[in-house]
Amino acid sequence: TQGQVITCKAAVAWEPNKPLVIEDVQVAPPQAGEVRVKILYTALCHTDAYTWSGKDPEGLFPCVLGHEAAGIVESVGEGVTHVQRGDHVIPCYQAECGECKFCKSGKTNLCGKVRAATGVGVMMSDRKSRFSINGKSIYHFMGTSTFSQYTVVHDVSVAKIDPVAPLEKVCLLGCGVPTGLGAVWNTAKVEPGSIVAVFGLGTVGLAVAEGAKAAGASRIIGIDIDSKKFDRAKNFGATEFINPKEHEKPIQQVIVDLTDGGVDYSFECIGNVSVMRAALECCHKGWGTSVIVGVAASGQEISTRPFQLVTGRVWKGTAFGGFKSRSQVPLLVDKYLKKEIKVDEYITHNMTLTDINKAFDLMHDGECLRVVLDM
Ligand code: NAD
Ligand code: AHE
Ligand code: ZN
Ligand code: ZN
Repeated sequence: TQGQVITCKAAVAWEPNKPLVIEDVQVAPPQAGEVRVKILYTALCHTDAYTWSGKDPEGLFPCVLGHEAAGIVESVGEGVTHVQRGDHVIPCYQAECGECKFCKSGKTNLCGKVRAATGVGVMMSDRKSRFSINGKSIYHFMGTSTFSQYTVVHDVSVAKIDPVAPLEKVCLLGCGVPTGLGAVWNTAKVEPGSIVAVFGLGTVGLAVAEGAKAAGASRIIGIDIDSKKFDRAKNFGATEFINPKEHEKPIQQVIVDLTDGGVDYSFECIGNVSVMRAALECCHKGWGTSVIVGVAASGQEISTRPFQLVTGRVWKGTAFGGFKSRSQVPLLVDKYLKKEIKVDEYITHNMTLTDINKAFDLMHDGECLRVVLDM
């Protein structure tokens, strides 16, 4: 197959909100600096649903969505040295080149090398897509497009992992779990004894709870409008629960009253701008830090009284939990293999690519965390 076009199955989003269609797509060989990956397992993340909905200003159609996956390198383009055919890999929507201004800053995990291309659904070298259907070009998504049996990614967007790791599990280390853990460990840097509030107890919020427990937080308050989420969240480290619907007072006031003035750290893991405000305002005066993790729709804006910041609260955000993808995803895989972090516990359903529309339906169900698709 090396050097040749591969025809395989992929789920194509032709238009916003219209059911995905399993199509035969042609996947071109990798060009210089690119890697073609046989995707074996992909999970679904709410960000895929967000872009599919048409609310993502970077959403382009038709496209192949998907960004939380694992697979095996099928072939590499010219000049690619850090991976070779047969390597087990996790595609990384957050690239890491190690050479750009961002990578060298020591201040961020964002990388500037290919972001301009991945934001517009093409590859960097020729600004073209490697996906087509009978000559019609189909856009890439987030530089990963994992809802395809084969995909082409930039070499800076692929992490080589221990081949011992079960790909049907560690595919989750491509997005949701690292995002939650890293929000706590890298972005907030939660210290032992801290009081933490987590808004939204989906995969990302549960990973925040897990990360906070590992960091030694003394109280981990889980907030969700669906009380069915609470029992499960205990297993991930949450110590107490609040359903905002059961209170008349604004949720920030409820939390401030419960915590002698507010929490040390809060995390918004929903993508709702009014909850982002509440998450900031439930922080303790003088030092409380709130981290935005959720992705909010185009046109949405956050607001609060500037006095909240003047009096010492800090508002931050995180992408992929601040992890440097190529260097740190393999370490997360190792941590999973040593049973230092959970992964299996976030997988509630297993299906196949052909059932992808049903899998998206499931994600709206409160019981569902991650659905893993066998390609
Ligand atoms: P999810 O839908 O599984 O979880 C969201 C949870 O929030 C659900 O349990 C829901 O019941 C709860 N909720 C909804 N409205 C609420 C409200 N008003 N108050 C309290 N709880 C409420 O989603 P997920 O997969 O865990 O992802 C969470 C968010 O994180 C999404 O917006 C996703 O796009 C984003 N995300 C961001 C990054 C990043 O790098 N920043 C990475 C992954 C995911
Ligand atoms: N295109 C969207 C932004 C989406 C967004 O914020 N993406 C997160 C990852 S979400 C993963 O589930 C991210 O890492 N952003 C940093 C980046 O470089 O995209 C929009 O709203 O414009
Ligand atoms: Zn995601
Ligand atoms: Zn870089």
